[in-house]
Amino acid sequence: MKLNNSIYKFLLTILILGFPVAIRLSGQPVPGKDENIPFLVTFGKEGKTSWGDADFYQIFFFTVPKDYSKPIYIRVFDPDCGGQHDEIQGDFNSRTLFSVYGGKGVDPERNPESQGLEKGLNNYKGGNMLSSKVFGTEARYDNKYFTFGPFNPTDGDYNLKWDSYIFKIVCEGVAGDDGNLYRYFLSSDPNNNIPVEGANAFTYEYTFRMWNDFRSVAHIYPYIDTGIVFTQQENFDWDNDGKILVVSRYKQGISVDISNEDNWAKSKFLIVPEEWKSSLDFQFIKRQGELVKNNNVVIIIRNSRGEAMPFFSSPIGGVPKYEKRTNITPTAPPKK
Ligand SMILES: [Ca+2]
Ligand SMILES: [Ca+2]
Ligand SMILES: [Ca+2]
Ligand SMILES: [Ca+2]
Repeated sequence: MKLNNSIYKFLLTILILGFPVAIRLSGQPVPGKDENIPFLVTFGKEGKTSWGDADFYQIFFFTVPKDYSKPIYIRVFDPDCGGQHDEIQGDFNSRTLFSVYGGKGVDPERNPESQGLEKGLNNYKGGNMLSSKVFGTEARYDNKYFTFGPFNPTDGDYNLKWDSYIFKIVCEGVAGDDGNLYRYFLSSDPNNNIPVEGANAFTYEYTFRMWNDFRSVAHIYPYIDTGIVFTQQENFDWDNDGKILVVSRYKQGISVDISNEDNWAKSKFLIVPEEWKSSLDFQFIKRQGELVKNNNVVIIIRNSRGEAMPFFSSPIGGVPKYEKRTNITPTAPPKK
């Protein structure tokens, strides 16, 4: 059997570095495939926060490995607000601006304002705007993709820690009051969703839609850096819809404080060194009984240094699985 070059490299990488890297290679859809989130959502700024969007904009970052040299494209699924998927209030009248940024000022580690968490300021637009477009109610983009790019990977902002160039896409509800539901895909092809090898995506404030059923559990995967001793989660407008659990290699599932209607709930929980350099699994589990429909929710997680933590679309180190303590301490005898 003849393997083509990229499959060969892929298998070699798995052999050398293990399975987590294989998971990273599929990190281009936003929301990510392990997150089980149907859509991102951004309302027009004349909307009400009680519909589940706290600030009427959403920021995502894409990382492209330094050694990737071909053009990249950011594809937006259903960028319009109207027709299928979107959340109507009265008539559809929202206008949504998507803009792509590269260059210095984008990297949210060197320029924390780029994270977009300082409310009321426009300082999240750091970097050079590479491309932008406003969408209204447009049948030609309904249930279809619009493609930004091509972009040269080196147009991004280089980050040493991830050895990657970072791009930023800002989605803003510039007018109207309806909710725009959409998804992203970082692609190597303008017309198809073809993954960029080794790429990933992340955000610091995630505003998303839950599935309209009882059984689907949504997940987000914040990455825990070395030295973190506790984290604070903040969730908004969860509509008292069931529970939010945190699972990790060390946590079997702890319940965090949940918000109800148009309010934030915050709570802290401890992090142990066994959880460093891995991801947490936040599980959003809907309440049974009467279905909470069209639930949009926001989540932010800060670490003990007060910094917002990135949620990666493809979890770093893979989806964390709870390990019994006996598995963590090698001196303990295995339980049978
Ligand atoms: Ca639509
Ligand atoms: Ca409207
Ligand atoms: Ca839409
Ligand atoms: Ca909600």
